[in-house]
Amino acid sequence: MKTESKKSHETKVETAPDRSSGKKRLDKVTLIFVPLHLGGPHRGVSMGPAAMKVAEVAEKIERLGFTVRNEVEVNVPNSVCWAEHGSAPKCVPEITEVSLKVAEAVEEAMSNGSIPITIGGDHSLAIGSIAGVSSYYRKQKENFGLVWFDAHGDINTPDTSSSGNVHGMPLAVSLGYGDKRMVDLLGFSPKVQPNRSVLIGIRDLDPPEREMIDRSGITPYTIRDIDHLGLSKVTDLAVSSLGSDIAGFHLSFDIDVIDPDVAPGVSTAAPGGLNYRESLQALTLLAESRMLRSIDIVELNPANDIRNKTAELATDLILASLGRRIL
Ligand SMILES: [Mn+2]
Repeated sequence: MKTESKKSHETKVETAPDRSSGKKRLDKVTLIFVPLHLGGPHRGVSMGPAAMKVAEVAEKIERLGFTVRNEVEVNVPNSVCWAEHGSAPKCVPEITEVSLKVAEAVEEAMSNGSIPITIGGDHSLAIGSIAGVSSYYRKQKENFGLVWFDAHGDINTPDTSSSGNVHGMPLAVSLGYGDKRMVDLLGFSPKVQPNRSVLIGIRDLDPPEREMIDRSGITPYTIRDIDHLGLSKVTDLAVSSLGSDIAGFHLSFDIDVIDPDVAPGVSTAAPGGLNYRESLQALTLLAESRMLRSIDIVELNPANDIRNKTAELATDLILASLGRRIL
């Protein structure tokens, strides 16, 4: 016998405002695999897409009821520019070339009514994905927001970076700061407005990045804010602070925002990160806002992983952001 459904102990849960009224739920996904390692000195990050396939990311998304309409493999030059010494930005021509391909794939997916999920690879790929999202909304004459989860600021410029690693610069580039070749990708800049951008989970900043966050005008939520308010509250505040004039938002999720005990398979682990449950809950809340339109999941480094558990977690994070429910 089937049990009656259990409405009696339902509690009222505060969620982010639903501004999606009238919008059709998207049921198609495009997976864009970008084995990009040129943004930093961690070559293992190029194995991220392979590990996500081992974790059966496409199959699990389909089991959730989505059609995976396309799997795009972006070709990455096999350069060793990332190993050069000095503080000049490294591999810029190569990363720009990859960014263009990523931007095209992301925009094409969105134009076809599908949700692009770009799987890295290091975080410099967000230069391309956000350019693609921005180009899409620009043609629609609509605004969009940016929700960026990261342990780090990723808001360095060639002037502030001591390493020259471009994976520490993609947020700055998207806001219009940094190397012109990347900033001017697709011929316009900035890609996203600071008053529609939030950065969540930061706990390991280079000193000049503090100034950049302040100067740029984005809304930061540090790990201290999360300890104080809880990640659910912070996520709701973050979605609200994107503004009421957006048609959707892009999620750029760096797996290193999660605690290394839970997610060891990253390039630049920072202790004191998000736990398993609160991470899934945050992405569930983003899904429930019905405004999440495009996703990056980056910095998975299988060379540092244990039995592929970080790739499994990354897959669960994607499923949560697509609205997987418990009941
Ligand atoms: Mn990052």
